Amino acid sequence: MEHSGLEPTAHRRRHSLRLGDGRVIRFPAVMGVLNVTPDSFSDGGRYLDPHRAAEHALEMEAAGAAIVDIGGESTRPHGGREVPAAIEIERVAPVLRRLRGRLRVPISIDTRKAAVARVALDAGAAIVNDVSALSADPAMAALVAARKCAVVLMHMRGGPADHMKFARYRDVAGEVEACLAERARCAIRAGVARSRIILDPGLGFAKLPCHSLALLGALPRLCALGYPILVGASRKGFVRVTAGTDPAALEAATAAVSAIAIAAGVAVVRVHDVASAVAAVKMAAAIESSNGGG
Ligand code: PMM
Repeated sequence: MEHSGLEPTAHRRRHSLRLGDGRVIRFPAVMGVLNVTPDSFSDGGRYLDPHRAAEHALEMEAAGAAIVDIGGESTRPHGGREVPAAIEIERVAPVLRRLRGRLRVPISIDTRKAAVARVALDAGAAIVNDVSALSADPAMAALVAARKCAVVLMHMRGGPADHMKFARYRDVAGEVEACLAERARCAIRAGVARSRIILDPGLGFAKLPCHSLALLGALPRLCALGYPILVGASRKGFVRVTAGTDPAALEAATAAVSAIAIAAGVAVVRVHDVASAVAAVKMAAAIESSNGGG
């Protein structure tokens, strides 16, 4: 069957995701990014101080983030450096400690390593955001299954340092869709509950700007896989080459992508600037629930 990519919400988005601890994430939702790294693309070095990082997490919650995503390893498209688990833990653990009992919204830990995920889950994280879709660390799938946490399975090829070498596709939407479906099946076989899986096309990861744009056009098709879809477009290279690098233009363009993604059926947008994304998501959701004015 042909998918135009322009059709309106092709299927109904699931309303929510229930976490193991009983908390519920209502969709559509905004995930705020907190990179505790010296070298992330847009916010590297800003939140290395744990106190400052924790304050920023609380600010994002106040601005309407439904999830705060904390990461200690940069996965920037060009020259992201792989860091040992001990360094990632050293970066994220003090922030998690400071947020315990203060941040009400769920925390996701952005890591490919089971050792880091284990420490974060022990410290109260409820979601594992794995940009390798459980393929980088053989211990990750069993950990996610045993802890009954939610998991984000993102599409990428290669690792943080070399993924751009693999940005070649004949049918990017079809290949990403097939890979995500396979990674979800693999997670389920490992014991992860289907209801706790979120899929992500991995914009900018092993993707040229044309690939990321094509995936955004194909979102209804990805949503039709039947899992909540997460999209991370915030300040990425394809937004910069399309809308320019001026910070205001970048934020406006990111908000536009958030609105378009939600209108296409996406459940979660992952962004640095939570306030503008919350406004964009509210608009898209209001239009959706107006039912076309009928
Ligand atoms: N992008 C980055 C890091 N982690 N996780 C998911 N699930 N999806 C993404 O698109 C994603 C991610 C890189 O962006 P950043 O360095 O600005 O955080």
